Amino acid sequence: MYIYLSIYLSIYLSIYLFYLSISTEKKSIKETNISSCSDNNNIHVDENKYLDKKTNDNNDDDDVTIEDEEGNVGLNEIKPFPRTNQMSFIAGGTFMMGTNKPVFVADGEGPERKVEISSFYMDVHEVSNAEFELFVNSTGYVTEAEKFGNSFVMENYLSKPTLDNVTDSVMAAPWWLSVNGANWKLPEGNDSTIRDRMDHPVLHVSWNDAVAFCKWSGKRLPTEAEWEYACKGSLNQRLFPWGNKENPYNKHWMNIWHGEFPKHNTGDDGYVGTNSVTMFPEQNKFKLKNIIGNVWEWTSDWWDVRHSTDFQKDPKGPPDGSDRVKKGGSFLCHKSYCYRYRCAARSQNTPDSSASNLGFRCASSKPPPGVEAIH
Ligand SMILES: *[C@@H]1O[C@H](CO)[C@@H](O)[C@H](O)[C@H]1NC(C)=O
Ligand SMILES: *[C@@H]1O[C@H](CO)[C@@H](O)[C@H](O)[C@H]1NC(C)=O
Ligand SMILES: *[C@@H]1O[C@H](CO)[C@@H](O)[C@H](O)[C@H]1NC(C)=O
Ligand SMILES: *[C@@H]1O[C@H](CO)[C@@H](O)[C@H](O)[C@H]1NC(C)=O
Ligand SMILES: [Ca+2]
Ligand SMILES: [Ca+2]
Repeated sequence: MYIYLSIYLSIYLSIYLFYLSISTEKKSIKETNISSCSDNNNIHVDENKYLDKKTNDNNDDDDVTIEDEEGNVGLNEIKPFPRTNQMSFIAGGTFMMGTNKPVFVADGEGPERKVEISSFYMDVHEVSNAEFELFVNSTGYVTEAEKFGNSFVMENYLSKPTLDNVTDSVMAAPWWLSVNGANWKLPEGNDSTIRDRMDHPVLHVSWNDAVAFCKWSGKRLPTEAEWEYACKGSLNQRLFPWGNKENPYNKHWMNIWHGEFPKHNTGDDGYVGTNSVTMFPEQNKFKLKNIIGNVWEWTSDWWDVRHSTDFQKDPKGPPDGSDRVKKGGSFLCHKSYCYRYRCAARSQNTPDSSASNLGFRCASSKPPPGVEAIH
């Protein structure tokens, strides 16, 4: 009897594990404490301001080829295009990377280590749908979520027909659903659109997609160290880019989840979903917007949770790995569950993963043609 039972159980278990390995093979979303969404109820979109910027930054006097950091010519020979993002000059210096007061020890938030960063440039804003569309229109680029035919969205943001079509979810975070047809153009599945939020961050871009976009625009992804240096400004041991208080001057400085996670999002900061990349105040002296909150941002580093405390200059992360580092938390992060909207916090996904709360911004060692840097 016991023998039968244990044989039965082990067969059952192997079938189950086989099923699991199949269902996670195509795409794995390893970071389970994230939250996602999309917002159709945004009242704060300042589209005109954004479009003005696009016109002002337009610069097409002559044809040039754009080179990336290594001097490689980008995808084909591209013409200068209307830049909708600006870059901020990040004056180099030395800072303490990581924290000695980690909230998530398992994430490798600590220990603090001394790191020197050379001066570089960082996008002021997260990359928007409008910019990503320029890239797609001029290159015909197809994102990984489009190739896979699905991407991850948090259930609260899906319509009934889309929900009825869902077959897969993330086991450890069952509110994360694999949605057929979800991609950057259809962020909540085939009955959604980005047309009402072209100035919001592009979603459902994998690490590989982000690298392709940055390369095309004559930039690159920031390293984790650069990203964290830019986030911290000169405030080393603080939680947020501006200090330790979440709402100084009784103002909201970022878009996160307010209310009870994952049941109810009150939208106290004005947004239940994403916000325009231009909204919310500049978060620190580098004039960066939404560096924490709104969407998670890919960095170029491989993921590891062990760090050397030796002094390092311009570290580029581990030589290899299976996941890439993302930083900054998102509009789906709540203190009770994903208190990762802090400069030292970090998380990871496989380079082909995509989700409705994950985007990016680019960096470069010198500003590419057509970009006027803010000092
Ligand atoms: C991209 O191409 C489509 C189809 O031609 C067009 O409707 C859209 O305005 C273009 N987007 C940008 C940002 O130029
Ligand atoms: C349901 O999923 C299939 C692919 O499996 C897709 O073709 C179809 O558009 C989806 N329907 C909805 C309503 O999302
Ligand atoms: C979404 O997919 C379903 C098929 O599953 C189809 O009936 C419906 O027309 C599609 N909606 C759009 C807007 O394409
Ligand atoms: C998710 O958050 C919970 C509660 O904060 C924590 O106990 C758990 O370790 C986290 N899981 C991961 C994968 O970070
Ligand atoms: Ca919010
Ligand atoms: Ca962000």
